Amino acid sequence: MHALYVDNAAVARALWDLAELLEVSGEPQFRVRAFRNAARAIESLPEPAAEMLREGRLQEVPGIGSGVARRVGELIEKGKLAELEELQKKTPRGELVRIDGVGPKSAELMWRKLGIGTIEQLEEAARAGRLRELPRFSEKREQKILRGIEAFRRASGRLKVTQAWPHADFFLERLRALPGVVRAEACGTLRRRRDTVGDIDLLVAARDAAPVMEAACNAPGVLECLARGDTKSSLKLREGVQVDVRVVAPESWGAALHYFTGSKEHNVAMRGLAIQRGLKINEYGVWDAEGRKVGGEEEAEIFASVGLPWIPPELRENRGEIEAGQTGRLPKLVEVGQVRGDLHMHTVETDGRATLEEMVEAAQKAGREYIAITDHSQALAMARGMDATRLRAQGRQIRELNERLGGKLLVLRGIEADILPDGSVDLGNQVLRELDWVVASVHSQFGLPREEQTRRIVRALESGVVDVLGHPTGRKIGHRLPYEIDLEVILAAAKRVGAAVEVNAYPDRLDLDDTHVRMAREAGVPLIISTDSHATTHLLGIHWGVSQARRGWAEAKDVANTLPASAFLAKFGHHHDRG
Ligand code: DGT
Ligand code: CA
Ligand code: ZN
Repeated sequence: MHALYVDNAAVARALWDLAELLEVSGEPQFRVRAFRNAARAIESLPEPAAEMLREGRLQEVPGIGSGVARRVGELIEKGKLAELEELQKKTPRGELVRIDGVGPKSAELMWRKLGIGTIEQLEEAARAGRLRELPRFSEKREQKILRGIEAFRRASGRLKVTQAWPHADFFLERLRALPGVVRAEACGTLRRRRDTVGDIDLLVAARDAAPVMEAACNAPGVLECLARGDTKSSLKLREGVQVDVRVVAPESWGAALHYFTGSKEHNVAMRGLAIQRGLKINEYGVWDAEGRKVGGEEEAEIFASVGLPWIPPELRENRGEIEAGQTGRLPKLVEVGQVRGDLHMHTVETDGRATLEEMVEAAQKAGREYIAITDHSQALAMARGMDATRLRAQGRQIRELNERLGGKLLVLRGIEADILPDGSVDLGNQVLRELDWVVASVHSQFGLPREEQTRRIVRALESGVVDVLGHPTGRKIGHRLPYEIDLEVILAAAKRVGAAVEVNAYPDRLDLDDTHVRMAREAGVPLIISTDSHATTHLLGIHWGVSQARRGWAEAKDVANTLPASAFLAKFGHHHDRG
């Protein structure tokens, strides 16, 4: 067959576009990431991808699997990708589907009937009450869309930390491999593990900055070099993310790492302490009154100069960490290696993508000692929620599986039961008591007034069958605002009934967030960090939740799933009649 000549840049461009469209159509991050990694790999190939494909060598390139190779083949033979064209047709107004309440079909409809093509136009139409002219659009849905737009705006210009990490990792790996580079780390909000980041700050220790600047500006995936200086460059990546790369001399590494990790508020407080002691802290080091350098190579030296122990980056928000350091009361933050259980996950029985057996195998590989299978309950029809019959059948499967596992991994029979609008828990107490573990979550009526929403959740907790409140505020980062609730009242109720609150580690949620974690901890309500996995790969994402818990000052003793299985079951067993 006659093959078209398609250069690497064009192949990469198609893969970048594919990733972008898959992302806006809600495809899971790992798939999106796979295409982005492949695009980068193709951009950095030293020879034509077409040739490598013909000679069967393309798949030997790290980051290029059979799926990518097949698409490259299609591009070379046909000069286009059917899948990409299909997506382009289906998501003509790509940005609209980023808004909660707007799917590809409704975006299409809004375009055809009302000429709405941008988020501004969508907002205008919703405010003017014009959306309700469309079939199946109500005033309520207009309100929902307006809230979705607000959520989008609040996060806009910011990236989810989970989306930023792969980009940072990619650069760090490349920079660390350069000759002369001593160390390289991500700083800023990325190192502090905030849930969203404004940009990617990278710091490199090297004597000679020129090769680092050169490598950074020419890295695959760089759309534009916004500024290129002797020791600092700013790059814009294809996805619109900005990366700042700074180079410092190795003897200033610690001072620069501290400075660029921030937060700004923490830095200001630290410099204030230094001044009290007649010292000066800047990004090059710590200096005494005579202008002599008294430290700067290691970050710990910066803290030591003002009489503080090293403070973990997650705490550096000037929210009391400096006082805690001074009085020896810094928390011993929970670590990912201490998490033994994962208590929220789905299977093909409802909206997960892996079977029970596959999830169990992956959980063992992820190092968990116990897990709960928590598929949806019947009220969530969209996700094929289970009725009591299906739930009991799944329970029997889990029993058999536990026998086969012989204690290597303990699998709890659980559910993610819907909290119905009136505050009752889907399927009812009797059925739920038969289980080992009940997550209860809100998946509907997000727009209830604050008092009503709070009452609804408190009522659910007071049913006495709930072990943990799932994703307690319901937010989806950049997509859906938290629903209106009085978390203090909810935490008090959880405390009364002996229920826990979840730190949902799913990258779009991270719910509870850092400040809420701190509230829960102060209220004495146990935390459960779970992945809410819908695929085996999600089980590896527990650390995203751990990071938020750490930002909320949580220690292992605050996180119930750091307990061994027996102690864990003893703590929550009172909700269930097992037998
Ligand atoms: P972001 O990028 O919005 O997610 O937030 P950050 O915290 O990463 O802030 P960014 O990227 O503007 O700056 C990185 C760090 O550099 C910041 O956390 C602290 C330090 N920094 C930046 N500007 C200033 C400043 O004007 N004063 C002080 N003390 N530190 C600064
Ligand atoms: Ca930053
Ligand atoms: Zn849920």
